[in-house]
Amino acid sequence: MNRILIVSNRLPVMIERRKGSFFYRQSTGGVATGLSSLYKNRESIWTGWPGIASNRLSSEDKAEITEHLENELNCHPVFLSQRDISLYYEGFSNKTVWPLFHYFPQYVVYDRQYWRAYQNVNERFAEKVLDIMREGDLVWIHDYQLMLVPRIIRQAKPEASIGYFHHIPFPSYELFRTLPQRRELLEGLAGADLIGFHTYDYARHFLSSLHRILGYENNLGQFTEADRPVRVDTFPMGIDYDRFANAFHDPNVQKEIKNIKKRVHDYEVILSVDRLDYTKGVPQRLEAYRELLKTHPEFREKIILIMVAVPSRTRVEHYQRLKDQVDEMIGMINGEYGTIGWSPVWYLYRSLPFATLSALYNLADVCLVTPVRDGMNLVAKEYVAAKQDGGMLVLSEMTGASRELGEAIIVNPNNHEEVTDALVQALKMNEHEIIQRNQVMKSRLRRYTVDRWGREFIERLEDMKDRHLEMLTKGLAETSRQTLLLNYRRAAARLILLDYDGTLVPLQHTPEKAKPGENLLRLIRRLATVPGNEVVVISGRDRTILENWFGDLPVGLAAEHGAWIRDGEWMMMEPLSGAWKEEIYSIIERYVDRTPGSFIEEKEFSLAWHYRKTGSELGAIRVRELIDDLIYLTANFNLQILEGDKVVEIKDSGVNKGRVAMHWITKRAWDFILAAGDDRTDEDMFAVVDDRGYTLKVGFGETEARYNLKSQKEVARLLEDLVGGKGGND
Ligand code: GDG
Repeated sequence: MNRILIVSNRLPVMIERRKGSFFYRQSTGGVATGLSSLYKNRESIWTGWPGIASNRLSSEDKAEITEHLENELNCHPVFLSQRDISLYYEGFSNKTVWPLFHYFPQYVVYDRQYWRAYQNVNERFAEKVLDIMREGDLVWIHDYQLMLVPRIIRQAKPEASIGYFHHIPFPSYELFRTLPQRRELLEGLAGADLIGFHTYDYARHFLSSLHRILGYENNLGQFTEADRPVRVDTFPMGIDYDRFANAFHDPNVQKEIKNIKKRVHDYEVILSVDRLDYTKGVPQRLEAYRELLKTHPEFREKIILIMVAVPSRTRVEHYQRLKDQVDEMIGMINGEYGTIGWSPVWYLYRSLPFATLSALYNLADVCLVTPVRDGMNLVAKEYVAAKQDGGMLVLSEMTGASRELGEAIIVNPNNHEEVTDALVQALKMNEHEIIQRNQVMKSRLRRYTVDRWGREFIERLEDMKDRHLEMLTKGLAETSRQTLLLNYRRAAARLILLDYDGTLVPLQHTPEKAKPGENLLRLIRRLATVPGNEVVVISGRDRTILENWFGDLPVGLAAEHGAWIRDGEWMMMEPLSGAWKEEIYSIIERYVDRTPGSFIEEKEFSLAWHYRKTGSELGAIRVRELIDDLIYLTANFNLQILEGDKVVEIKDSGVNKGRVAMHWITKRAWDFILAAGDDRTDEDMFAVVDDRGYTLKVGFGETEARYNLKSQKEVARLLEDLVGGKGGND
């Protein structure tokens, strides 16, 4: 089984120094606990920061820590100095990315020093991984602190298997675009083979930014980066269900329950647990609770809110201010509504042991989870799993978890009244209904545990590895390539059919830009002048352009998918009429007006609507509308609608590249045929050539062709090998 190299900002253990000795304590965060079962069941190694500033460590200390971590715990430390922590972690990670990705643009700090430190630390993480990496390892990188690591590893090890999981939201393009380093971050992530998000919305936002900023198109979540397929998918993180569900039976938890019960008397308990972070909506929650006490006096001295706030990022200014604000609000509520013997809010500003947390989950009648933005939120899931009898969850729709926990009372955290009403509803809901709702959620959480989440991610990553290998084998492997060259050399009569755009040159925004360079023309000329060779350029372009570009070369030409051919002289394959064009033109013209970036290309016997420069979403909508509009008309005229890559072409239905290919194939008995193309219009050609020769598709989509070539460069390289020398487009 392949080893898994987990990479995250923090290791699952934290180091503390007490009286000169080091102590290793389990980290409690969601990611650390989540991955621990995967970590135990497969051979895996963890790389991360051990939670202590390295300037407080001598080189002997570091050696001692490293030895212990590596030998006892399979962990490899990346040491960070106080400066790294304040610039990379508190700086770029938590003052730039965190607020922006959680829709707090007003909190974002842009600082070049932060960015430089982020780059530097990401490089050091990647170097550490590269040091330990062996062939066959799967690398799994976690979260927003390490977005550049996938690409750095990829550059050093192009064949590596790299997964990345993003634990926080990915914001919409409108927000993400404001980041000065937006491009670098996307490029960093695109170094992975698999990029995972908690929800479909985050994945969608990521793909939209990828398209608008880097120009990458995706097909059902898959895009191609430098000839390599990359998959974007959703994996909603689960919890260790049994751990929380069984905690109730643990004697320590029972003891805690008894202890706390003594103090809460008969009050109904509303529980709130989070890191004290401005994304968690704590002030809004307190506001809603205050409103409840104000507008529903019947609840006074009947309920309490136990608020657990775990200290977090306390050196960052916004967190300090939040702490002050929360302290003040709690003081105010307790002052305003408290009585002798009853405080409406019990405030615990610290991290609690697991037994206490579980006891609270079990005791709480309502769990109030109302972040204003949260990637997933595990507390909500833990509460549902832990609660033995009725207890209602009130959950913010801004959490990833709300996608899976629809039976909870779902609220908009910014709407105080709605939250207040939800609290009333939860406190009054009958036990039977609560249990029913919880059963549904429980069974869902029991099925999709964190263990399953981890396994599914790794399986999908392995799958990507297989897919990549499959592509490489469908690619022209060295042995097949040698056989192709041998067959070419042995043959006396050779036919070479070449599509142009996307096959000999990359696709361009406008058709005029794709002019062939000197090297390419030289290469085609050389190929065409080898005795016994016949080269044909088969294109959807019109004959004027083809004549302009290739007129002087001794090659056959086919324009407009074969409406016109030059086999000696230009001629029509069959008589055609362009009488239909006027009517169809006016229809397409309406689409041009309504679709910025699109335009019509008019040829003698066909019309093409190009929308490469239009945003993909609008393009996708318009293209369906256009086709719907045209479908009836084209049937009357005996026309065919061809969907190419970001182009729709309307032409006579009898004309296609297969027919042209047939014209040349039947000219004489060839003993070597090669056909290369890249899009759907070339499939007709591939079908006709079939096993009479070699068919090659540029790119990795579904195809009739026997082999896939990664890029136009690979086509050029192959043609160079045929003629035995240099060439290619410049
Ligand atoms: C990030 C994303 C995403 C909390 N207080 C105590 C305690 N906890 C444990 C909880 C839970 C974890 O910490 C908190 O996880 P969350 O998911 O609620 O929030 P973040 O820390 O912000 O996590 C988040 C997560 O990554 C995973 O992808 O869900 O959206 O922001 O497990 O139980 N544990 C103990 N004492 C406490 O006082 N022992």
